[in-house]
Amino acid sequence: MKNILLTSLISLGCLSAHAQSKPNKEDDFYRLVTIPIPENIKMEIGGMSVLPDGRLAASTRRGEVWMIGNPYMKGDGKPSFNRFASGLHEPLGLLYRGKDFLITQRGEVTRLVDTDNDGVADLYESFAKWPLSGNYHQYSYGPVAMPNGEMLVTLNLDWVGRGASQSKWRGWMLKLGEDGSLTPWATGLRSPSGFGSYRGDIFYTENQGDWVGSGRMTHLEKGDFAGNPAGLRWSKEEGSPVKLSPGDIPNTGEPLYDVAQRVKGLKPPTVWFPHTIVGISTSDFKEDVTNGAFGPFAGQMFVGDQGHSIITRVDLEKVNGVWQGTVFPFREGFMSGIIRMAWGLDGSMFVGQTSRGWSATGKEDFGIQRLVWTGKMPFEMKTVRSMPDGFEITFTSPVDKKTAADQDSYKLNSFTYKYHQTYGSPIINTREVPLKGIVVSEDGMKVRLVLDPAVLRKGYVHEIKAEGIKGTDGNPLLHVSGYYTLNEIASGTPVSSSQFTTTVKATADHSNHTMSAEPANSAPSAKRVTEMPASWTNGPDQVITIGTVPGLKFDISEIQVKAGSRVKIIFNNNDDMLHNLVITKPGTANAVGEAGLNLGLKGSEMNYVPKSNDVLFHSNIVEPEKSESIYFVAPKQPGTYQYVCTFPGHYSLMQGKLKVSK
Ligand SMILES: [Cu+2]
Repeated sequence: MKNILLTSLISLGCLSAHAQSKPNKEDDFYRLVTIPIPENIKMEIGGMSVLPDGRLAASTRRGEVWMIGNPYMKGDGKPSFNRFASGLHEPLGLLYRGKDFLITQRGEVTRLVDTDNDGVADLYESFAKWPLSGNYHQYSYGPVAMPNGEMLVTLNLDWVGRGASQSKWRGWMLKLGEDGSLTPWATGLRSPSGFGSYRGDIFYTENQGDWVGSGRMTHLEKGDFAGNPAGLRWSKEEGSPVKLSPGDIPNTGEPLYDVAQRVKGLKPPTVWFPHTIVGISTSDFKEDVTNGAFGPFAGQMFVGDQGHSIITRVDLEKVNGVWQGTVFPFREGFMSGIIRMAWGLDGSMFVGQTSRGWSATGKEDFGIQRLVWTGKMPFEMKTVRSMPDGFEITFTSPVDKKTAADQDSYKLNSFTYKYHQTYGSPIINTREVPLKGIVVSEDGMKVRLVLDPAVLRKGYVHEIKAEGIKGTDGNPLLHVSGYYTLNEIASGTPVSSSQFTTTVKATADHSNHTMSAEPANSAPSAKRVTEMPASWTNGPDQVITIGTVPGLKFDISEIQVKAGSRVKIIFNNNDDMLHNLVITKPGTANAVGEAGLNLGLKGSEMNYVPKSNDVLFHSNIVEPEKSESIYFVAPKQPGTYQYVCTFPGHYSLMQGKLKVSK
């Protein structure tokens, strides 16, 4: 809470210093236009394709395909809606090919043709098939076309309390031939809803889960193994290019990059999306091929996030033949969970959304929005490049050189995640990354951050915060942070100290210093008692079991206890996500949830429980299919207390009432 106060004081100071310039908002640069959808259509987007005649084709999780006319809302401003196909099984991908559409249902790719040109598909033809187990989590995605015309599909793992591959090729990416043939390409996939081309190479995005410490994007070459071993069950099958077996994968909790140094075929991620800091569930991505129609980021990548209803921006570079780069925040505030993105003919972006069963910060059940660049230049870190002795940042417009040369304008940290069977990972091995020098370019467009090369760590995310930098108009960066995943360190000429604009004054020896962590919440405390107190000789007065259900809910919305009574709560996490249970004073659940969200890098080690007098009792984060019991004496003061999950993104939905009566 102190930090929040401090930040707002600082920004107040900024305002008075530059009274005439209003702080910039994302909306000033990228505007959201919502497409009005008729009330009788459940437009839960699964797939989207932009047609050359201007229409937008959309498949829905309800099994329909809609043709949306005038999606740009020109003329009378009204889009039109025509149902093209129906009766399909959750088609999560749609590819327009001129004469036909290919869509992916749970168990097959289906070809849809409108043979008599009446605007409705009359031919539904099975194009490629695979077996199903019947598990609800067997989502199937695609096809996605590569620039060379090749097509890809991916098959989600089953969920049985952990990821499993209960039928053939689950957890794989497959190439789909023109003749409907399926050729396995790579495995280790868990929930691969976003995939396709970046500069002709194949990438896919992954969600946090078992064996996946945090969201990530991985470059998939033939025979690669991306990390979740369930799909390796099929690596001995005919046609498999993957050589690894499940037994080859150690479950040690070392960083994935380190394990990949000795397990040949295991592919470290191109970039990590630090969980809860930039999103919680990556989905679709698109390379910016608009040549500037969408703003200053041509050639970069935009990545959707289901749970946080945001789009992030990813800037990649290839160093020593390996892709890596930076994730930046880009645009928040979408209406539902983002699953699909497609470029409009005018260089705007259609964003297809749905949240049923998956939950999202955006409150609507579904929606389609168009993201349009206003033509105004946002002040952003445009690119970050690896250097032999640090990083070089290029900006979208010139910096104020005085603030850019100030060592206090920057803060760098590095950290990584555990590679293990457990669901998700805390942030581990966090270190401050000390600066040695700063070089600001003559034109103010570049800043080189010079470090002692020994502090760069391969396989780690390097957080670059440039909170103090101002543009020439006195405004700060629209987004002050970038997260660079360093797989390779670029060669080249280091900067000599004589060229420094600023030589950073050495403070204490930071170089090997692990960030001084707040006392971790993982140990039992007065607010988290996990063993029954010895003084409770007759046991608890009341035992209450609370579970979780999909869609960010506790399975009971109200519990009753007597004031001052001894209570045991058994918290069972039956869902497939991480949750906690935090009991708060009356009317404070939202504030506590928001404080949990704002813990930033410290959040995971604190179990997202903020230090606050409003927090009375709490559990730690509980993994899927795990349980934790807490013991406490109910408040003496009767009233309506609350319980809430403070895992980021959950608190606004995941709440209940704890009624304390006399
Ligand atoms: Cu939760």
